[in-house]
Amino acid sequence: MHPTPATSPQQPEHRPAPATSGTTGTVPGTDGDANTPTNSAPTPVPPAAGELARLAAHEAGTRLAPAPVRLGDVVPAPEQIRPAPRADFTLTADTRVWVSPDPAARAVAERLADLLRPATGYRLPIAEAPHAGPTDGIALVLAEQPELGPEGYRLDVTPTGVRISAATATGLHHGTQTLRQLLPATIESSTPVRATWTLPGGSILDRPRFPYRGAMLDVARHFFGVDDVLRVIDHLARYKLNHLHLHLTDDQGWRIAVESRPRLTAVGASTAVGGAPGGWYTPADYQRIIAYAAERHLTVVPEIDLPGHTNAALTAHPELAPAGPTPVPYTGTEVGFSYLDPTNPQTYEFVADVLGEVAARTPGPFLHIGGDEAFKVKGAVYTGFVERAQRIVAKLGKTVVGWHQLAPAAHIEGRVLQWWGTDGIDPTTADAVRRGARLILSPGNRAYLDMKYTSDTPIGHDWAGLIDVRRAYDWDPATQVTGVPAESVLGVEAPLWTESVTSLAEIEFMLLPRLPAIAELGWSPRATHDWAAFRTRLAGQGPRWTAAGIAFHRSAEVPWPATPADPPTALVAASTPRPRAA
Ligand code: TNX
Repeated sequence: MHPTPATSPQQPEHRPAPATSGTTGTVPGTDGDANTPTNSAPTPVPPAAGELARLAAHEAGTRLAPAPVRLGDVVPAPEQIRPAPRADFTLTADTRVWVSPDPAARAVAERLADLLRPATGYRLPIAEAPHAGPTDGIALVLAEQPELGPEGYRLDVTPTGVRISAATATGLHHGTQTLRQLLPATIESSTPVRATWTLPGGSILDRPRFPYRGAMLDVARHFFGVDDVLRVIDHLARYKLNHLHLHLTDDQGWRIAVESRPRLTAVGASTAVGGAPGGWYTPADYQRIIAYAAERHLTVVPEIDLPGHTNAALTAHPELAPAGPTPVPYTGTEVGFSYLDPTNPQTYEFVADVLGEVAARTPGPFLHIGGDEAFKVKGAVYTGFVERAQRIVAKLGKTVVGWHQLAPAAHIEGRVLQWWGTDGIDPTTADAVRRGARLILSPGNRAYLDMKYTSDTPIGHDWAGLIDVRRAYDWDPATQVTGVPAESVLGVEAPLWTESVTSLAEIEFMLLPRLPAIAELGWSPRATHDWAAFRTRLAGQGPRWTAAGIAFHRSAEVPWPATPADPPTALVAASTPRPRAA
């Protein structure tokens, strides 16, 4: 990647006070209890004596009797859980990992061992499973199981071992994410911890409700380097998401190298919101992101936003701009002012060049062409542009995805619309679905991770309202848009726009704990939907994030346990450890 120097020092008007702890991994207001005023005051006010006493008692209690993990303490909720109380299994220094003789399954085993070794300090050697099937230790077994589908798995904990079986390596991978959550929270520690590594006995049978479960990261408003993106992928994989949508281009910056159009990055990548440093991904960077995602069974969905949100592209290619003043770099946060001239034939050569290269470097089936907020390209001119772009994508052998503004354009085979509305009565989108489109649900007032949690959240927007955890959780993707049947819903996605998000710690603060809520809507059967049960299960994730050094929003809606590894944020020195690679 190529970070480039800041070119403009001005701050956008709505930008909150800058984070005071950019290099320490903490976020202002991570103690964001709705009852606690959060601000960027440099010296936190210590909690009152009564509060300290309560926390100390809680901590002592937790230390004496850490709550054992139960088989049902998994996010997203599994489809079926059958506890067997006397069948717990405990990992020991001698535990082995057995795996079916298949390279993809073996890679899942390696990754699992990598996850479990740091905290346990165990060797966890990996060995090929004997034909009859192993009887002890951890076993990852590939076996035909049509009922589990392409992503499901079965997990059995017996006194002699834990066995995950699935028809695919992807199913095994999801099973390992469950296994991880069945161990004590300190399994997330990057250094050895003294603990009894017991898994609760019983069986889980699990598979996803929707095939598409994603999150989006906007790397255009603020640029995030490859390592930050990899960390985000880790968080997605933890909650069984399977798509990472990268919003790669916008008015403030162009973030992906296109070899046939070198000016896009040479000229268009140097800026970001508020004059923050720009940057872009080289082909090798993009390849690293894709490979890391693929190892975690995630597909990357690249977005080139067209025909609007293109100011950065127009600074590089002013010949594609409509008549008027020459485009200049933009570091503000307004939307809807820029567009490629749809009447210029060169525009379509540009679109074909860019989409062609991005498609060639993307193994996944989807290519996202944006299409939102092109306010100045109206009616038939807009649909004409979209239809040409859709045909270019189809010729490249990819499936087109676009924001739901694409709806009025003609249908093309496989077309997917990403719905970000806030009012489920949307006849134009419902009509596009009748004509064959499938929907990804990202309702702005439920799934937008750039919305503030509460009015005092120090970063984020509120145009779609405040979204704390319950609001993010309490809706149903299958019934969100009137006239759209459940069969047309491909899945859900949680987008994180980054106008006000400037660091990995801030990304994590906005993602957690809402990302698991959206992940659960995408994965878990509707029958498991229950806020009271969810908030309790979610609470168990807090100590895991803390053990892994991950910043998160301590929503007042969730009964977070206090643990020795999880002291009240106000009392922590600004030195939260950075998470380790998963
Ligand atoms: C709307 S949602 C946008 C983005 C902004 C976002 C801020 C969509 C397709 N467009 O350009 O970043 O709101 O919440």
